[in-house]
Amino acid sequence: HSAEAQRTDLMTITRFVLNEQSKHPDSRGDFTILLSHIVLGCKFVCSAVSKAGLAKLIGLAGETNGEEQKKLDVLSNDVFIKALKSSGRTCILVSEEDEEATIVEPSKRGKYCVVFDPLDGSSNIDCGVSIGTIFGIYLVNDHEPTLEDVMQPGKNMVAAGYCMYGSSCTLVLSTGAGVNGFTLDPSLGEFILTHPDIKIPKKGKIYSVNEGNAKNWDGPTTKYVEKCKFPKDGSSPKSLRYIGSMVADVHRTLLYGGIFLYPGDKKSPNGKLRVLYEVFPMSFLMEQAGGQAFTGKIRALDLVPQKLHERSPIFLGSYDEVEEIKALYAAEG
Ligand code: AHM
Ligand code: MG
Repeated sequence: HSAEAQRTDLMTITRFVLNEQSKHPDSRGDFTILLSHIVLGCKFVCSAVSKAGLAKLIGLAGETNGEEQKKLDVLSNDVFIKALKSSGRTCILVSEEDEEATIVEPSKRGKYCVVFDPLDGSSNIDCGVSIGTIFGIYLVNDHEPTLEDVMQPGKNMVAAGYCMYGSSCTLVLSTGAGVNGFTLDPSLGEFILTHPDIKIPKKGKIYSVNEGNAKNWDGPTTKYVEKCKFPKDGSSPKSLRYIGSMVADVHRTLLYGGIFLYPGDKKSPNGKLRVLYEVFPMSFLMEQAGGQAFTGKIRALDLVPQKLHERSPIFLGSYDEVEEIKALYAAEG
């Protein structure tokens, strides 16, 4: 009976967001329209990524690996920029691919700012490992848009999400009232709600980090990872999982629990990941799912970015694991 109901009563992402937005009395559907343009971008990239291997085999794309890789990044960026502009609902766009922010021309302007990484995990493209798109959304209130509108702490975002191009195409979204996951049904071309109200387990048995950087780590990171491997309290050692695609590593962390860290180190004091379109959206989702996100100094969503492409160390995941990291940094003083 209920299986039947599931098949005939499809909760698409559009229907879901319309329901959510209708709870706001002054909602005019702008957010739903913006989201449908982001969804279009994700579907396009999903299709392009799944054809990339084939294109290489039959020589559709560039000549060299480097060139081909770049093409998929650039193509994804072009698609998102055009889709977002044409939504008529955006005013400023910040992409990892573009040095400068894009200020949308007045005739196409709306009230949202979108920060995004159109295709993250580029080192994984050529071998067919999961990659993704990450996005965060700010709201601007009735004034000429300026860069100040996006140089805001992550806690001011009104929505954040990512799309993972993996064994299936999964879009995870939060509009500030929990986290929900949708899976693309290729036969329908629609994202269907498959992971309602995602909560991250309070503790986790997995840590995720590029351990090749261990030589340059600081004390707290070194101590934490040592504890994962050689626990002294009688608990079992944790498992290590590291894909090297933030979207995939964070997605697993969200569903299974554990911690994902890209710490600062002696060579890169601010780590690698970018504040606006990597650290903030993922931190927003983690908090909305009941986890935490910490920079080694403060709550990640309290950071105030000073530069568009600024980086920050990040520790995010299960509540208890991030508590441990916080205690180690506090002890160091
Ligand atoms: P990219 O924007 O060049 O793709 O780099 C970002 C990626 C993240 O997806 C991932 O978490 C990280 O780089 C992995 O870095 P490393 O290879 O140093 O472990
Ligand atoms: Mg990136």
